[in-house]
Amino acid sequence: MKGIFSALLVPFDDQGRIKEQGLREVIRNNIDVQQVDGLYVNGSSGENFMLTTDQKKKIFEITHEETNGAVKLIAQVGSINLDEAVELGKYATELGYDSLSAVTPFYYKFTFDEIKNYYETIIEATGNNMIIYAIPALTGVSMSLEQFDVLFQNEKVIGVKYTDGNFFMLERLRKKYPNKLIYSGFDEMLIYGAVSGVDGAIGSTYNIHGNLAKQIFEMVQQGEVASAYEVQHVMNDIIEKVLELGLYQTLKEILNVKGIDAGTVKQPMSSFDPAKREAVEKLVRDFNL
Ligand code: NGF
Repeated sequence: MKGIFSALLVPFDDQGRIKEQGLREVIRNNIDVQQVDGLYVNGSSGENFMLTTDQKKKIFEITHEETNGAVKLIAQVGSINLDEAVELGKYATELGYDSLSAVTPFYYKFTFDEIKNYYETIIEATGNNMIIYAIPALTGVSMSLEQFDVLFQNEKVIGVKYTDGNFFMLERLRKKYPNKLIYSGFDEMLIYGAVSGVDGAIGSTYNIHGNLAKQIFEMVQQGEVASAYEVQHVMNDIIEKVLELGLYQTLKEILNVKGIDAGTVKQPMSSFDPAKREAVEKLVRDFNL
C-alpha cells in the first residue's frame, strides 16, 4: 500500500456519461506509462461528488476489472449520505479493493463524535480497512492531533490521506504513528511530505506525470534531496500552468492531446476552453508529457 497513487481522472461525455473505453485508457496510461503503484478511485479528481451512486459503482467495477491486480486500489466511498457510503463500501469491498477511504463528512458542521460514528459505521458494515481522507481546504473540517488519536485507536483505520499544508501536524502524526499509512495529498508539496517520511502520495497530476512523482519519492528515500528538489521544480512548473488553465479540465486535455480519450468534466464544472488548446499542446511538448 506504499508509493505513488494516481487520484484517478474519469472521462465524461458532454452529457455527463462515463466514457468507459476512455476510462480504461486513462487507467492503462497510469499503469503502463506513469507506472504508479496504485489508484485512488472516486476521489475529488474523479469528480465523485457530482456522480450518481450507480456511476460510482460502475467506476469501481471498470477500474477493478481493467487493473486486474496490477496495482493497489483504494476506494473513496465517503458521502454525507451515510447509507450511500456504506453501500459503496460494501460494493468496493466485495469487488476486492485493498482499502476504503472516506472524506470527512462536510457541508453541515458535524461534531467530532458524529465524524467518529461515520467512520465506525462504514468500518463495521464493510469489515474493510479505512484511510481517513482529510482535506480541510475543501471540507472545512480540520482535525486536531487529539482527534486523529481517537480515530487511529481503531485498528481498521490504517492511515490518512493528508491533503494539507500543515507540516507541523504531519511531523507530529509521523512521529506518533510510525505504523499508520500517511499519504501526502498536495502534489506540488510532495517533496516536503517525502522528507517528512510519508509512506506515499495520492494526487491528480500523477495521471500525467506520476513518473516524476516516483522519481522524487525514490530520490528522497535514497537521501538525494537536492536532486529530488530539482524534479519537484519541474513538476511544479507543470502544475503551476495546469492550475492557471483550470485543474481537471487541463489534466484531461493533456491526456486528450496525447491521444488518450479523457473526455470532459462533469457539469456544473465548465468544459475545457478550446482557446487554451494551444497552451496545452505547448505544455505537452515543452515537458515531453
Ligand atoms: O484535487 C484536489 C483538490 N486535490 C488533489 C488531491 O489531494 C486529492 C491534489 O492532487 C485528489 O486528487 C482526490 O481526492 O481525488 C491536487 O489536485 C494537486 O495537488 C493540484 O493542486 O484539492
